[in-house]
Amino acid sequence: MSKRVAVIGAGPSGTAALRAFQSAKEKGADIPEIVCFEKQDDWGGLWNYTWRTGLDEYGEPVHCSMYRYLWSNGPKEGLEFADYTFEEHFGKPIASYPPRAVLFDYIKGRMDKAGVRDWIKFRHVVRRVTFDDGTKKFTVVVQDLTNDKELIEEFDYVVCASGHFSTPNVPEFPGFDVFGGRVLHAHDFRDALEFKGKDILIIGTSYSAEDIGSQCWKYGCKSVTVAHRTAPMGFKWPDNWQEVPLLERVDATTAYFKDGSSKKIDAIILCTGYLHHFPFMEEKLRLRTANRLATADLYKGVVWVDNPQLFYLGMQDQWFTFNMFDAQAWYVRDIILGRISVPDRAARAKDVKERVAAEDRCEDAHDAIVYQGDYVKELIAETDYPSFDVDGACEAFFQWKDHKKKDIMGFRNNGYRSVMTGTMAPAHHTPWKDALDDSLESYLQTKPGAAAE
Ligand code: FAD
Ligand code: NA7
Repeated sequence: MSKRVAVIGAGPSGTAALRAFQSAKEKGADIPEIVCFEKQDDWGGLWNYTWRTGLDEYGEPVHCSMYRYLWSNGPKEGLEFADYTFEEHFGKPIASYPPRAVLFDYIKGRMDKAGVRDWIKFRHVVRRVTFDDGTKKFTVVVQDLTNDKELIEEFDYVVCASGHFSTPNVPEFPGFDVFGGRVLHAHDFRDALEFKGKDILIIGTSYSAEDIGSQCWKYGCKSVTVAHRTAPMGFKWPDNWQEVPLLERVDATTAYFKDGSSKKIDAIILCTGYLHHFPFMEEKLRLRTANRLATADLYKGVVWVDNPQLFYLGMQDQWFTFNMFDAQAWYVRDIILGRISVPDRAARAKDVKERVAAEDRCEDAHDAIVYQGDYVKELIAETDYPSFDVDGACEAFFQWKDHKKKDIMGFRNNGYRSVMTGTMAPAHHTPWKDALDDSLESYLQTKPGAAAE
């Protein structure tokens, strides 16, 4: 095959695309030339931690939004690769909420096994993607950061897998310019110890708010105050944690909330989410969507409605992650290999409309999990991605939600059954709130044979 495919980003989504093509090649398929451009110096995307914030050593925006001591916020049994299990990678069953370094190791293990590292140009940032309607080819302009050289290459297909939890959404509140403490976004949060002994204010009520607040609590902050725009999270929080209505203003030392209450605070952490940001895409190719399960303008959640030679992976809000990216990558691969056909524009647009309407009918998190599980099932039914018990994975998510409701600082002490191997996760040796060492070496010292809660 003389076709060329550009993959933008070597995070879990981009590497899923590489693995999908490598798997077809292994089975004898003629595959196109794949060139993956990754701006960081390693694969793994957000899981590739750096202490840096702001701009990196080349003046590029730092991609990483992860922080020290981050443990998986959902059970690993929901994200396990169907073609590479945790047991295969670690040689034994491990507990259900691995810290970042453990998941990073797992992602890297699958890719090392696939042997496709030389398909990736590291430290290459994609600057511009355009499409010529006459030649039906993309021109991709890339900066080789190490050698400070510009590359201009032509491709038949582009797979954009650059992630959407990296460019912060940063609202401003009156008084930020006179506040005496630090104001930062979750994207720049790195170490909870910075806030030890401090009174912190968090704005937002989703994963970042819950987890960064919990980290700061675990590592000894004095108090956590969380301000909500829509509704409080409503968990049974520790005594030094309160939920309040949205911030109205701050002065040098104090935050004032919409219900008239106030609190002296030392720092403000904006956990206000991220923007889908693709400045390198020319206007007619640029995805603009809210962070939701049914993204705008993507047929089957992956094919750009206006141009079926362009694909976006992993752009949904996420219950399912790694195995959903795989389902998408295998599906996109099969379109490129000509195994799956794409309908005309009207049918593609209709598909998007129906997906949006179906998501809008979801009434709660339970429905949303089922909705995304059904999407994963729909895609894997059409390819040779190893079939797995998606309903079983949904069940792990339901249990996880219950465990959080029961004990928000203890939910990570629970274990779940792998839908890939059938093995029940062992208990971790230390309750999450007492486990201050998040290293891979510490985590893997799982008590043999111990059952989780
Ligand atoms: P990313 O991981 O963001 O990877 C995108 C890649 O594209 C990066 O390597 C980046 O450097 C590269 N890139 C971007 N722009 C360019 C460019 N112009 N040129 C070249 N390369 C480029 N998921 C879970 O399953 N469990 C969790 O516990 C969990 N915790 C999370 C915690 C935080 C703080 C955040 C922000 C996310 C978390 N996630 C979690 C969700 C996370 O989005 C996925 O796990 C996963 O990392 C998404 O993979 P991705 O490849 O789509 O994007
Ligand atoms: P999310 O899940 O997109 O949530 C964003 C939160 O920020 C949400 O609670 C929003 O409140 C809140 N928000 C956004 N803008 C504002 C303003 N202007 N004022 C107040 N509150 C605001 O982002 P997260 O960072 O929590 O999670 C992203 C990923 O990181 C996730 O997948 C995890 O895996 C880790 P709303 O409910 O809309 O009122």
